[in-house]
Amino acid sequence: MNKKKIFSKICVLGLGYIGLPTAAMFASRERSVIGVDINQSTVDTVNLGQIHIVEPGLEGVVHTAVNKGFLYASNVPLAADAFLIAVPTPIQFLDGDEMLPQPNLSYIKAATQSISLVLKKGDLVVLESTSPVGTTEQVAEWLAAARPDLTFPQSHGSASDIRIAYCPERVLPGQVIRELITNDRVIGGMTNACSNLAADLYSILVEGKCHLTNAKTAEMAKLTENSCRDVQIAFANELSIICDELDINVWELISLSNRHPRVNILNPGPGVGGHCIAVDPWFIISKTPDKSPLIRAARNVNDSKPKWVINQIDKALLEFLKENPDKSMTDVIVACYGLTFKANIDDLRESPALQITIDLSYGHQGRVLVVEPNIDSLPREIPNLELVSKEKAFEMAHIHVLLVDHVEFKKQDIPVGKIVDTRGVWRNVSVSNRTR
Ligand code: SAJ
Repeated sequence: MNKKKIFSKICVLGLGYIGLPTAAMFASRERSVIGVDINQSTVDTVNLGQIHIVEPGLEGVVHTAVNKGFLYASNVPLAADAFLIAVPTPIQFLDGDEMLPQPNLSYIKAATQSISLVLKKGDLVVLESTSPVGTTEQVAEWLAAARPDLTFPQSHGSASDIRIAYCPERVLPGQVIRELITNDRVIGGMTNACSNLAADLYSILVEGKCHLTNAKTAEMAKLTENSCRDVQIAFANELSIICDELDINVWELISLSNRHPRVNILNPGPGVGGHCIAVDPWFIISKTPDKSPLIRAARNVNDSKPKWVINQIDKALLEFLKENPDKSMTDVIVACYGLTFKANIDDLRESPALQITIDLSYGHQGRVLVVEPNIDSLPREIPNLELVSKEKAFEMAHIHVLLVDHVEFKKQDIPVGKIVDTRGVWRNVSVSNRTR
């Protein structure tokens, strides 16, 4: 039987939402971890035992790991037994095709080139970044080109000097520390030897099961999980638009339909935000554009939802003016409840709620109030907005736009006035004209 490799030194590239918790958790298992980031202020912050992102429980783990000497941040990789790549893979629009965003692999390429300088025989390289199918093989090609003195799995199979695998992260923001340990992992090695070595690495940390497969299947598994969620949310969003047209309460409809033993419809909202669900389906679509009409349609449904919400707000404004002929548009106060990309977090990245509020701040002639219990100040680039308490918004606004289902908004009290409720929080209010 093969002996398990110890992995006394691990190098994690990218100290963001995934890389930093991963580095800190390996360090908490008393492995010497080098966390690498190109941003000097991130490196400095981590070396002080502090963090630059919001994630419950993370600061304590980082603080202890740095103080005990197990975690050290740097802006260049150092020699290690295993290299974990957890850098961003954003999408970008190439000239001439504004309808089909393409994955940008430049951060992965730069990370790969930086580790090629310190790579040695016996090392393991694992790609964790969400990536289009074929990226792990591409990483292997980049490494082979940079290090002709070493052998790689694409040319030497299981006998290669370097082992390479793909292992996607699947943690939910807000629960990262727990899920890094408890979630099952899919590990796709370029050979069985690569998969087995990567499984040894994750067994230091992971209490869930490690499921071994090949690299392409593992890459596609991650994209499939997030695309599945996107398609399901698109179905709920489409239903909400159909129900509005037919004067049916979509929340009641979904809760009734979900009583069927084999139906489980997700929740409509103002659109899909964050850096994952709204991005990852494009990695499938851009690779197989003619074979993915459903995934593409779902993206379009979810991407167009904020515009539909803006139209709903415009309708409510016009109705209000019709019912109050003594008032003009500049008199009408609109309150938006929630700015983050989902409930009970402080993350504004790719938030449809933020997008809708910004559009409103430019388009509406009257005052726009914002209630966001999870942030202390508004992003500087947004003009004409006032951050207020829920009570003040309830008291002052004529139109109430519920954008995020934060726990603070779920209390029994419902504002008086016209309501545009994108999350069904105040859903007991009658749908056609929600005026009380
Ligand atoms: N949303 C809805 N209706 C729903 C559920 C979500 O409108 O019923 C919206 C949310 O409000 C938010 C967006 O979708 O704007 C995404 O939120 P989410 O909770 O579905 O997902 P993320 O982006 O926080 O995390 C996802 C997770 N993937 C899956 O659940 C399949 C997580 O496990 C992944 O690790 C993460 O993406 C990632 O990093 O890829």
